[in-house]
Amino acid sequence: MSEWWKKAVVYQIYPRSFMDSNEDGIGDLRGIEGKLDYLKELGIDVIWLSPVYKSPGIDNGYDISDYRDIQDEFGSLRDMEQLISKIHEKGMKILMDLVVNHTSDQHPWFIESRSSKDNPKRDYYIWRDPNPDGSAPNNWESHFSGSAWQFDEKTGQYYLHIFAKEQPDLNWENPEVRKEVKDIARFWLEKGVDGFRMDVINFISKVPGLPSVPNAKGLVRGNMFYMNGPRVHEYLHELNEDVFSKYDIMTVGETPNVTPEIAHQYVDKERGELSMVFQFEHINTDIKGTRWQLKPWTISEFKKVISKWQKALGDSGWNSVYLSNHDQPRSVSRYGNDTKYLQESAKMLCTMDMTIRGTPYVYQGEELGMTNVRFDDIASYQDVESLGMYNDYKAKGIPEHDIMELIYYRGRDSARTPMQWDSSANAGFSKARPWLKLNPNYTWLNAAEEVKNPDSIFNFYKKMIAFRHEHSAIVDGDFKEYFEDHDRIFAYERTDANERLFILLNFSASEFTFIMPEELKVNSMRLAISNIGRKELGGNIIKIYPYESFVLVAEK
Ligand code: ISL
Ligand code: CA
Repeated sequence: MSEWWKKAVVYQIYPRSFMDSNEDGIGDLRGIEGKLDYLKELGIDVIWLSPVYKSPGIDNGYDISDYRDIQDEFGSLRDMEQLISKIHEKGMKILMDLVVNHTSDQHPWFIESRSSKDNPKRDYYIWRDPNPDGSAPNNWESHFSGSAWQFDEKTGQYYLHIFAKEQPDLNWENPEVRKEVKDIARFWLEKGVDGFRMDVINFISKVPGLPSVPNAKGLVRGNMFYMNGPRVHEYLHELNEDVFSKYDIMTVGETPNVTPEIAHQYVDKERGELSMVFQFEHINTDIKGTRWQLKPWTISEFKKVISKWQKALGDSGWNSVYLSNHDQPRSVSRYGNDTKYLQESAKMLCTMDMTIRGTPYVYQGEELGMTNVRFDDIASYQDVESLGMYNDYKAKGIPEHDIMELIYYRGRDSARTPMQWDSSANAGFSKARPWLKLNPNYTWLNAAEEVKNPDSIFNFYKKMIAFRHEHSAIVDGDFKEYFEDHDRIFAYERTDANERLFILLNFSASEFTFIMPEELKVNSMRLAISNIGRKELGGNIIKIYPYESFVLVAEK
């Protein structure tokens, strides 16, 4: 199979917030169809859709009740087939989001499973007796707060849910469950989709006996007992053997808590599992354990993690490259500067994403420099994770102000405010009131403005994507880091048989003089990209501007 995905740039769409075509305030498939030319103009190769299957919407589609049909709000199966063929007609590809660690509690399998202890589907999920005192089988905490176990009156047992109680975990030890998953994957591949993003796929194998986390006070996450569990590679290899390997597709696994060593086990070609994974180390550089336990972010730690992964994967295995998605705060607000240096810092981050080794993912609105939002009160927030934390922390007596600050900094709704298409009412996203409030900055930060302004963040993304497509060293070249100890600059070289690229990124708002060592031979290189309109380097002693980035090229 060709490894076309190594050269591809992927764009993630969060369908609820992308474009509403029928005036109900919710984005939909026809809305997406109407914007394909926008994505084509940007230079995108692959579109990944967050889940659009039938779902009660407790976790915005990550709780699926029918894997073979489309949520009414998004359209019909017919609309989906049409979208797939329109995407292909325009020379792009499409990934679906396969959420199979858990289903919705409204999935017919779960409805049957909970109906009686001897129902044939009982063993599709993870049921356990209560402890003798009636308490939950172990001390695991759900990622969305509270116990990871829900007691079910009818049959007197608990079921496991690592996420919301409406998202019961599937029992992958059951071969019938694995067969169902393969059938679902085949169903979509036969409809022409070009691969899958696989939700928390490293959670599917639990340690037998489901032990409590030792020495813990109260509830804690049982990560060590289900992340990268004992049979996960067996299951993925089986899926690959029986299904994925029969199609020319790409697969990207969402895998929190992986090191490069673990990642190799998922993505090295000879393992026959996945094309690549989303690792979390670089985006967890501002937290201590869970999402809500913050620690100061430093450029030094961040670039150390990026370069560690750059060096570890590439010759064997493959990286995915991303700074934002629907679960993360907006990248420019987090790693750049979303006020004075919005333009410069968004373009600097883009320069990095498009020049390091791996497949880059652009999250909707990132190409415009969309920023985090601060709504005044909790009633304006929708995300099950933020609301779970809010209630939990309230009950613990944590002040309202502190909780809201956490949500502003780290909550998922900042990434989910509707796409800012233009400056008209509701940002051109919908004629009706959107399901989640807009970021008020849409009046000046929007696609219409940026598409026509040659110096916009959008047009910089377009230029960088084209640049990436034209330079083989970005895909295949080595990665070599320079000035590792510098606390503001991240600099590296990408080299293959044809060319040598030198990239410098200033991750800070400071301005300083920098001396380029002679051996870098920068004066013999051509300045190909600058995020501040620089025309030349002008020697070895350079004044570096806030959030400046540039790319130098030398042909061999
Ligand atoms: O819990 C986390 C951080 O607090 C993450 O590691 C989390 O496990 C990860 O972000 C899982 O995300 C995915 O699965 C969830 C869904 O809500 C997310 O939107 C999805 O990306 C459950 O399906
Ligand atoms: Ca709609």
